[in-house]
Amino acid sequence: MGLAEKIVRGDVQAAARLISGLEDGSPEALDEMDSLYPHTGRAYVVGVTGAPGVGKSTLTDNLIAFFRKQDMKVGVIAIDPTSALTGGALLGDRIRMQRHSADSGVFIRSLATRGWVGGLARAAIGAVHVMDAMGKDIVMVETVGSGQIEIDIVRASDTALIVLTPGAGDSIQMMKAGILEAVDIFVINKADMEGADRLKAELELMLQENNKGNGGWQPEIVLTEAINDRGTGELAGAIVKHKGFLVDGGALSKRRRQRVRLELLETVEGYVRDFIKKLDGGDYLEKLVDDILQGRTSPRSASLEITGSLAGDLDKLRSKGEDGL
Ligand SMILES: Nc1nc2c(ncn2[C@@H]2O[C@H](COP(=O)(O)OP(=O)(O)OP(=O)(O)O)[C@@H](O)[C@H]2O)c(=O)[nH]1
Ligand SMILES: [Mg+2]
Repeated sequence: MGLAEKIVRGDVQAAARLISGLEDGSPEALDEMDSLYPHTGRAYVVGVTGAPGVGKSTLTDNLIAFFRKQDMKVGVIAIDPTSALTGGALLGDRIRMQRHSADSGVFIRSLATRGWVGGLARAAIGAVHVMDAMGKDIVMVETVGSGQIEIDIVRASDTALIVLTPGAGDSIQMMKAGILEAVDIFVINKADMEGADRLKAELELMLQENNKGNGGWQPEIVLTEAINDRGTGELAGAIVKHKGFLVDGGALSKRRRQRVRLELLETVEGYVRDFIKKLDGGDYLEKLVDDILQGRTSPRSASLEITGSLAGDLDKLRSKGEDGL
């Protein structure tokens, strides 16, 4: 039995193995994903982003407990783009959600970058598919807020949450580009600390000014105290309300289309990136550089030749030749 088939039957070890393969970008894992794909498309994906330490994992842990009480099966993917450097945060995530580790209705997996940030969104979306195919009803993806990966995860979610904390007024200003339009629910966590109401007022003002429509959805603002499990029901309610909005208005299928589009582009980008890596430092590239230096060709002509050979490489990949990328 292949990994994909085992995963569809709910095999946790097979799922963990496939996700590891995705992290490594292994060709076998990608083949298994082809078989898994027809079994995906049912899970509801919730993205949880925010700056380091705002309480994402504590909140996610509360939401797991909440959804479990409603008999939903829950998957969690914790991503840390900086883990290759710090090594620490993922451990913290797992400890934070440890109380669910014996529950077979919960599957928690951390994803590390292993040095290649670009492919992380691809691996994360792959991991979502794995959990989806296992039969998880809801999959939460936690990312530390930074740059492209956060934007990708927000865009790939059905419902996107961003977690802020009091005293984070300045970060609202920085958040605007890309993220803001895509966030469905703003969570003000650590509401036990001073300034939560002020942050809420600032957010409301900003949402009025930047009302880009978001498909007609008025983003919700929810106050929580994750360490005291306060506001969890309200937050879960906001997620359910947003889901209802997407389903009723037909926007859910648009979001899913967007997710497939992102995945497709990420995959193409991955091929091109691998190809460039293979070229760099190789004889073929050096020969073209010589040709340019000696006036035999131009950078434009040489790059057309290179892209032509990329097409050849992709052909090999299509027929799963030994030399495929
Ligand atoms: N005062 C207060 N502290 C909280 C609250 N929620 C979480 N914390 C604390 O904030 C710290 C970080 O919590 P995490 O849940 O690990 O935050 P995170 O956003 O997942 O952190 P990273 O994954 O490292 O980015 C922990 O010490 C929590 O106990 C809250 O509502 N109030
Ligand atoms: Mg965390």
